[in-house]
Amino acid sequence: MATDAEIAELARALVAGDRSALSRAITLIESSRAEDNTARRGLLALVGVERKSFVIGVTGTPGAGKSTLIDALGAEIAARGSDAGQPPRRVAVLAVDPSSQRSGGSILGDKTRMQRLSSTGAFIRPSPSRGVLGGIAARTRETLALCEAAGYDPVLIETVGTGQAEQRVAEVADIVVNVMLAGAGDELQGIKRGILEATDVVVFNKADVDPELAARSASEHERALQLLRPLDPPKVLVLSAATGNGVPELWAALVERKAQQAASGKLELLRAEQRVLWFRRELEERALAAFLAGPQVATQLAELEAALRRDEISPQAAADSLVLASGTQSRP
Ligand SMILES: Nc1nc2c(ncn2[C@@H]2O[C@H](COP(=O)(O)OP(=O)(O)OP(=O)(O)O)[C@@H](O)[C@H]2O)c(=O)[nH]1
Ligand SMILES: [Mg+2]
Repeated sequence: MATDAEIAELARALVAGDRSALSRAITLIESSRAEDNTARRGLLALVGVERKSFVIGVTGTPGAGKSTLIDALGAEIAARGSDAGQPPRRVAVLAVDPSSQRSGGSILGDKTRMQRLSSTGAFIRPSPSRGVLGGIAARTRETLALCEAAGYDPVLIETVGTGQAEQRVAEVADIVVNVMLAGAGDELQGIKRGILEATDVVVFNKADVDPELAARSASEHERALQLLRPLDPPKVLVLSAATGNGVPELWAALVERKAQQAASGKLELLRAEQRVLWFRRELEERALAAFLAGPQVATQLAELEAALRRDEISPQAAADSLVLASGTQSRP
């Protein structure tokens, strides 16, 4: 457990741009130990949670090339900042790691897949998704706040596209990019809820493999999306993350889209809604934790779950019984 003075020093170093302080701060944020909660909240209060960086969510089916694209895009962005005679932009990448549910090895995979970006001094951090629905780690939002406080802009968030992931990443990102593959089951059935509701830019990757197929898929999608989302159709692009073809155009499209959203007031509305969602999720988490910390609740919970497995009680009756026992609801 960290003292107040240690937390204050950590916050100071982080805001001053110290990378190792940022890493340590994220580790604290990701801690699931209840005794770290005070330190975690204290740290966030000190560094602030003001949204200021451009946050881009990158989602898509496994193997579509999200990590490779983030590497290429991040390197492009870093290079541009220095082109204009300015200090290089400091890019951060948060990769929500699905490996805990799969093979267990993709952290190393992502790091080796982001070689170009690593050499620009970008901050790359895989985080465990801990089985949270949608693949967005429980603490992605807070980790993002730390990266912003440390001066990283933009922040790219990779998450595996599992249908709901697009929606969950849209809870934190300004813009969501969906990486698709032509002729890989990502055809029209790929136009699912996620793309319909939460995607801003669709990219057909690996165009180097079959440029004609990629172009055809892209124009089919473009037409379909214009019909399905006539007011605000997502932009559709073709590119190759591996060769870098089309990557500068993607960055230009992202910048343009964000500028439009800022000008129309949509960006502020989106961020306002995200603050409310953050509050609700925080409240859910704390309410549940407070409930579970009640006297006898843990023991009774285990007993009730055992009884449920033996089919001796209904789920509703079990919940009634625990709520009554916890004293959060008085007897009728
Ligand atoms: N030919 C070609 N291969 C690519 C391209 N982009 C990515 N790949 C390859 O596709 C494979 C998967 O790429 P990743 O970037 O790891 O894909 P991902 O979407 O991040 O995968 P997960 O994180 O496992 O869901 C790797 O072998 C890449 O080298 C591309 O533009 N062209
Ligand atoms: Mg990846």
